[in-house]
Amino acid sequence: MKIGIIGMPQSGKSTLFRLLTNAQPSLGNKASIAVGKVPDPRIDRLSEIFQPRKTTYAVIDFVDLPGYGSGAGSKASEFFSAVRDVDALVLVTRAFESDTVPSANGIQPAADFNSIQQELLVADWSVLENRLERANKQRGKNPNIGPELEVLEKCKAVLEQDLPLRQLELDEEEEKLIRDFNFLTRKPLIVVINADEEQMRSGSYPQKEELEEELAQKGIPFLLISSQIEAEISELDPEDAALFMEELGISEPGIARLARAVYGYLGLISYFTVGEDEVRAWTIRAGDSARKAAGKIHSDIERGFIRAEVVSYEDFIEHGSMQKVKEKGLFRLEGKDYIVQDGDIISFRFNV
Ligand SMILES: Nc1nc2c(ncn2[C@@H]2O[C@H](COP(=O)(O)OP(=O)(O)OP(=O)(O)O)[C@@H](O)[C@H]2O)c(=O)[nH]1
Ligand SMILES: [Mg+2]
Repeated sequence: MKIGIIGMPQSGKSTLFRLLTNAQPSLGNKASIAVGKVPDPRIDRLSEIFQPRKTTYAVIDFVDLPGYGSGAGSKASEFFSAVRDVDALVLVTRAFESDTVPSANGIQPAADFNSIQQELLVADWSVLENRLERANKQRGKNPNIGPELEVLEKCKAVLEQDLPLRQLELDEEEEKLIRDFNFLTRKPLIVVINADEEQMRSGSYPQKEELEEELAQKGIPFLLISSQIEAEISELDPEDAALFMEELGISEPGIARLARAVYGYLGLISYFTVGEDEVRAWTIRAGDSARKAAGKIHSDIERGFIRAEVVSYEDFIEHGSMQKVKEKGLFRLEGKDYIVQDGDIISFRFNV
């Protein structure tokens, strides 16, 4: 899973990338990729209980993309091909005021959002036109082209209204037909409004109504985050960080919220394995079977799957030990078709 961070130049993309991944983005106009951990208080807790040698959180790959339209090197074609390559987008819009960080057209997050959205729509439109033209030429010669043309026409109707393709409902078959076109406005999108401390406290910022109305209308989730504050929090020791956050009225760093929002929005869930060696979160898709989930650990476990021994995180925490959980009959034996739930603690039985 690769998440691309996009936005206007100097909106705070690289700052966010650094916070999410602890990696340094490359300077200039090259895209950088790094792994970001998805903070999970459940893993913290399990780790406290089991005191394992190793604790492993779920991860997502983040890609810091050059600012759209920012000077030399970031040619539109390069920008778009980098964006095509990711599974979902985090779009950063600048709300923060600063005398030292220049802004081309003043602080106008709604206008910035709209102009990027517009660029993405235009890019999709040109892919669509190409495809339509090609498909139309093949009509009559290629009997399989009918269904594709139908979906493309549906896409066209949406783009003609200036709406993102995300808003188009397609069944699985239709989805397959257009998957390879990698439409940009069909990628899941989360907006981060990068605010300053003052704005975080007041909850208000320039063009707020306009932006939030637009996002609500299009069903795009958004988070108000101050990358500046997040950067400060990340440098404090845990106690001071907690005090600082309390003073700001936030219970958890925005970065943790963002990582989790992205994770959840992509339909990802975690199951856990626990033990003295390692407490670990494994990422699967909501709806995955026990057998498929086992394959995340090793293909041998998937192939030789016998059963899964499962207890939910909540049940485990409530009773405090595997022993108690077993006594209470909360330790379940599940077969290969069991649909794994978020937070299941699982031990797989298999033979090879
Ligand atoms: N005051 C203030 N400055 C910020 C904030 N977020 C980022 N900055 C500053 O704004 C400048 C640009 O931040 P970056 O994270 O590099 O922005 P970017 O979007 O990656 O910029 P480009 O890659 O050049 O498009 C840096 O000097 C940051 O320190 C913020 O919330 N408040
Ligand atoms: Mg940058």
